[in-house]
Amino acid sequence: SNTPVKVAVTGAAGQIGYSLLFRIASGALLGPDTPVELRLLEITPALKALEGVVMELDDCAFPTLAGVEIGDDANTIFNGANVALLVGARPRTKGMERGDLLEANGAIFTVQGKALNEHAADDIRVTVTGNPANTNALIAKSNAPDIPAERFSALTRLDHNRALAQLSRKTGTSVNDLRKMTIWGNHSATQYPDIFHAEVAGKNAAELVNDQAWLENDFIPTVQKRGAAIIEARGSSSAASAAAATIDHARDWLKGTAEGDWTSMAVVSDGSYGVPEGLISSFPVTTSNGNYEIVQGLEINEFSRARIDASATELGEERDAVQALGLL
Ligand code: NAX
Repeated sequence: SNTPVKVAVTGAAGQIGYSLLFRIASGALLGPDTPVELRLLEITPALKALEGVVMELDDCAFPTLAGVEIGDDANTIFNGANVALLVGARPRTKGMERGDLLEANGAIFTVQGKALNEHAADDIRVTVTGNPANTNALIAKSNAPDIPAERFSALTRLDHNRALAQLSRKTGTSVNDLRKMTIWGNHSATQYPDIFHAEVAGKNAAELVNDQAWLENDFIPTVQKRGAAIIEARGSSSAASAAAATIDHARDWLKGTAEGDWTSMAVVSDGSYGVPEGLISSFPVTTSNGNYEIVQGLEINEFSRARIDASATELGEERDAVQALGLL
């Protein structure tokens, strides 16, 4: 149809926004035939910078970009939104305690959850990229009681893509040969990238690699700490790759995963794989038509069990902390 899809992006004047907006506007999210209206939320002091970004969007003359609205009021910007990409968050600054970080982000995601609840379109799908992403998504979801819980997700696709890149390098194959990678748990250093169900050109990845030392001492920590390695090298955190992953996540959610493959999304747990119900945790999921299903029936070995449990424990602690702050 010719009705533009309304895509809301928060933190639009930030680093990730600077990659993300241009890709959405050029059709990377919804395809070349679907017009998109961008609805961009920023804090008041960043609106001038955002106006500059909008000038650049204008100057791209993207055929798929039907309009842009900017502002600092979530109620206005989320009005009629079909897709919300919640990228803006309060970064941890020097001297900030963990509780301060959760509280600052709680203030953002309670307000945005309520605004989505009141003003978004009925088909709204929400993806949280801003950190702590899983718990921010939990706060937004809890403040939007009229939106089905399965419409909220947090981004672990960047971790998933990082894991694909590492496995492809190790096996000397193309990422196109890889299937069924899984990220479990929190988007944090406790996340567990699992290759026991992954496939390399149809063969089981763990059996093919057959290198426990690499798995434990190289692959898993490399994926877990990749964000810090990017900061160390680049002087700022991953932005273009985070934008690409946000697009991959939202696009696959809407358009579906390929037959014989799955992806990783942090979604509300239904208790699958022993992850406590209600936590927003990363799982292997298949998607179609804007819905996801957690892949069932995977055998979890002892090695994986311990790591999935550790990340779920961390998520439970984050939930308890924001609950104690009255944010849920
Ligand atoms: P930047 O600091 O460059 O941009 C964030 C933007 O959000 C700023 O322009 C800020 O003004 C805006 N903002 C703050 N509060 C807001 C509010 N209440 N409403 C609207 N906008 C608001 O950060 P950037 O590098 O773009 O990263 C954004 C977030 O993504 C951070 O929380 C970051 O930690 C997180 N990341 C998440 C990743 C993931 O895989 N889930 C990976 C990349 C990234 O680290």
